[in-house]
Amino acid sequence: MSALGLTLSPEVAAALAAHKPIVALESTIISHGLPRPSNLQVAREVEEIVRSHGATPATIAILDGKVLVGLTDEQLVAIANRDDIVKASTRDLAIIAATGKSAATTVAATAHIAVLAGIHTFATGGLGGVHRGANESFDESADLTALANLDITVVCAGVKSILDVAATLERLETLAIGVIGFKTNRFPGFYLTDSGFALEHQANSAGEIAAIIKARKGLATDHHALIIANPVEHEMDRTRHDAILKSGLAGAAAQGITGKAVTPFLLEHFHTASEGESLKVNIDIIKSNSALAADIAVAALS
Ligand code: PSU
Ligand code: MN
Repeated sequence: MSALGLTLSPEVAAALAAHKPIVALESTIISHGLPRPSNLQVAREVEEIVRSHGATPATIAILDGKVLVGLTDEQLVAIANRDDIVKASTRDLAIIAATGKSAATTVAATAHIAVLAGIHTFATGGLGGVHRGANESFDESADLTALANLDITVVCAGVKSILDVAATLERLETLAIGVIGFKTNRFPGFYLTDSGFALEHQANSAGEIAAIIKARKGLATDHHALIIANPVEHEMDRTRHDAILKSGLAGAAAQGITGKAVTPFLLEHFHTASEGESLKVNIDIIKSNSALAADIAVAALS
């Protein structure tokens, strides 16, 4: 337990005290992004990947009012399987905690808690961003505004292809959130290795990224997040991807899905309609991002 209202697992507390590399992991992907039972299996495997790359995993979630940084296996099981786990963004954290409820944390909320705990490297699948039609719906993920104000390096496979990628890239620029392609100068599109947009910056090793993280401190630009866009190796079939995206967007509109239900709805549609192909790609993404985040956390300390 720390004075901040956070409950640190013994493993995370020890790593923080010893200034060892730590990687924050989000929990919404476990509760709302992946179907059971693969969600639990992936959550466990991802923690092992982080450990095998020399860092300590810190999965973040709220259980029965406790804000947890680092979960026991039993707590991981609860996040994966309990039906009362809601999806919490930053604005929900205090409400869930004070009322003794349970929630998985989005990228925004996870990054917020991670930085509060003193963790500055984070792995996720795909960031939230500007939704299609946002000029009317105003649906822009709180991930963007949260990351605009946090000192954290986030490894992701770009933003989900369900979004308006061009608008999201514009917002990232406005919010001073740096974007670096890992071994690529194309912005990845989550299920796809290339979203169709070019990137200005590329890095080819964890060491290069660590040097950039250090320079951010020196220039006091480290109060905005840095995004490392890591494309998935084997992308989804593009024709199939585009067809499923079209039917998913039409389905969401027809069923009147809005607000925080939109992203889980579209991800679930992808997993069902692609008969598991998107699920496999999604799992590859989170595994590969976790390994890279651990390498960066290790390099940033050396
Ligand atoms: N990446 C995934 N699966 C997910 C998400 C990201 O591979 O489920 C989640 C993250 O928690 C992200 C959230 O913060 O989707 C974005 O939701 P929204 O668009 O409602 O802000
Ligand atoms: Mn939204």
